[in-house]
Amino acid sequence: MSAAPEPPHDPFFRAVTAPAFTHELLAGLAAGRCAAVRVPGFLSEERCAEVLAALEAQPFDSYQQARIDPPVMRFGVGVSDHMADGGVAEGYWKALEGHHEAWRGLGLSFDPFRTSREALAAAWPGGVEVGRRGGRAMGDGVAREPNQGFQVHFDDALREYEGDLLDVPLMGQFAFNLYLSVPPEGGETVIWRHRWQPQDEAHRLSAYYGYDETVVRGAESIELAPRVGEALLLDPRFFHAVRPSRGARRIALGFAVGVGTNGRLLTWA
Ligand SMILES: O=C(O)CCC(=O)C(=O)O
Ligand SMILES: [Fe+2]
Repeated sequence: MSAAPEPPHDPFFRAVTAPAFTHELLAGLAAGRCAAVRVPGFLSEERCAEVLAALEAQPFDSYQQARIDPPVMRFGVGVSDHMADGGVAEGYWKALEGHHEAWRGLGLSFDPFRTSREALAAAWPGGVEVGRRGGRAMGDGVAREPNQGFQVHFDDALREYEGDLLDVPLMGQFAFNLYLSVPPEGGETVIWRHRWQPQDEAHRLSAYYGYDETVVRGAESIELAPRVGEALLLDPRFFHAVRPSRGARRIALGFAVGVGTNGRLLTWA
């Protein structure tokens, strides 16, 4: 059997590496001129080590196992665990109180989610804020640990929620990741040049999340091996996955970013 031919390359399907996020890069990501932007050294080694040491001393919860398989561990509250009838369950807001308490309890010398938002704000004229729903601030971010990987999936608040998730409608979406601990082997983020189409549902693994990898067969892909301190913004409407890790924990801070119709970047988790 001969290997499948390489798909032809789309020059806009690429990951751009830059010393910092810029307006041009974020606008290009929103417009589709690239699929991802990587900023190595986004957070200093010292700051990464500080957050990682604090997190390593804490127990992580698992995302609702019925929804996420293989299990993904996390520290902090994410809205994906609290979806109900196309909306957000009341329990999310209650859980967020514990979330803020838990993060405050780490006693960090800085707030890594705020620092990340500020770096994005420096690249976006309209500024950045935590998104609101019904006037209430959404979660600011989570630490995620997908040691056994994330199945092939896409993230799109327009399709996951009925109407608008946030009070401000979104014109574009990014996923933000900041890597604190990466394995020596595995743990790559893979992005495929494939967006959801109705026939993809035949490849769905569960009602909540995950598709069989046959869903992206033949599509061009990018594989990114994360580095400690690197920030990655990706277009989450491209199917993507995280490969299983070997040899060390894979811990990243993450939140979703929307481009609001008010010209601001709005984050949530
Ligand atoms: O951990 C990663 O590299 C990507 C995780 C992911 O699925 C996302 O950010 O939407
Ligand atoms: Fe994702």
